[in-house]
Amino acid sequence: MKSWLKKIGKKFGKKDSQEVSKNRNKETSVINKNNIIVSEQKLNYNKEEIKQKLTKAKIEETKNIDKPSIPSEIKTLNSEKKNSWFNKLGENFKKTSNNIKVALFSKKLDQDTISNIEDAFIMSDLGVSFTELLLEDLKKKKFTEDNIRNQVSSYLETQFAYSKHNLELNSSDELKVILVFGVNGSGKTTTIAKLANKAKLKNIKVLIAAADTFRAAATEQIKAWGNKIGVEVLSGKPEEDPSSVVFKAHKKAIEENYNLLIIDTAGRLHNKLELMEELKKMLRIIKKNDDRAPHNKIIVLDSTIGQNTYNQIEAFQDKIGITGIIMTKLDGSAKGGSLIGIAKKYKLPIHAIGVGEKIEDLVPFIPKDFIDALLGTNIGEKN
Ligand SMILES: Nc1nc2c(ncn2[C@@H]2O[C@H](COP(=O)(O)OP(=O)(O)OP(=O)(O)O)[C@@H](O)[C@H]2O)c(=O)[nH]1
Ligand SMILES: [Mg+2]
Repeated sequence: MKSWLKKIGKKFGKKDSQEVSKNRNKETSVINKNNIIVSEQKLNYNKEEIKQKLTKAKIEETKNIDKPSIPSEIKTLNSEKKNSWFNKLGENFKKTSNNIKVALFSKKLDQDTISNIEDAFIMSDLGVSFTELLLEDLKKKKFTEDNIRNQVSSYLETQFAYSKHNLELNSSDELKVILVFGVNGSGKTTTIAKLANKAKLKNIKVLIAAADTFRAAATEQIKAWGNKIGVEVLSGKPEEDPSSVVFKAHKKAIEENYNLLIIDTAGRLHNKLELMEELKKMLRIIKKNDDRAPHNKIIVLDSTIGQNTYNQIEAFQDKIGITGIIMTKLDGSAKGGSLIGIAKKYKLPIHAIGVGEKIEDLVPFIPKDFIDALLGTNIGEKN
């Protein structure tokens, strides 16, 4: 069961049992009342009558336990919580996923349905070749006529089954170093603030290295986030070699027993060789302090870019190596389908998705939730 559903379940269950126990008390008092009546009029009742009255009261009590009344505000909270993540996805995403939903609504996988699914998947930026591949696979499968949607859903889910996707931010004694990179404006700095905040909330000691010394505003941006979330940021002088900032931050993190160091780097075009060299130098510098670091090399991808992400992944993979992906801006994009293509092609963990500009708008990537959203189903909604 999903953890958020568990949480709702707990609250829900708690209130329910309060209601049940209220009803139980109410009924007990009926029994007590009966008992009192019985005791008041005991001279007028025989043993059989007393037994009948008590049995009737018990039956009434059981009826009420089976149907506890649920206060209306709990019902609302329940469904609001379930939908909160889905609601952050943009209208564009929902529109596309609605098209997929309509395409999958048909009762059998005939030629029309297949061609509707094809259109919808291409619109969600699954990519033409991957859509074809996927449809070939789907056609080979034996679908029962009444549940195409569920079966397509589990088929798509298996596309992500090659790896675990969660990003461990645990507070083990060993320092974990995360290097974050990607093209300009993909959402690196914002994502780092979101990650640092999550870690901080788990009582993990976090340091951010502001290794984007290219723009003065970049340092100010990450410092402002640091202030807001209460996380320390180590920055350098304007135009200082970013590797020097990385070295200092890493040293500080080791000496002062931090659990987590997240390194923010300047945006760089994947085809600019000298900028790739700069990133490679940062890697070498990190390894001087600890040859197992960085433990994660995360590329941040802007989901609105669509197919160009493939080129970015390939270039960064080739020059730096990638251990995981975070895809941002799914709240403003219709192109969520590209994640399936990326997963299929590169088999990299997808750690999280960005669904807004606020600090809490980073959601761990859970394949089932994502596919539900892509297929136009509110999370938690029954198919
Ligand atoms: N809607 C939305 N906006 C986002 C998301 N993530 C980041 N942004 C916005 O995207 C813009 C760029 O984000 P930054 O975090 O500065 O991106 P960056 O990759 O650090 O940019 P550079 O350092 O210039 O390369 C900002 O306006 C962010 O608020 C997201 O998930 N959804
Ligand atoms: Mg930045």
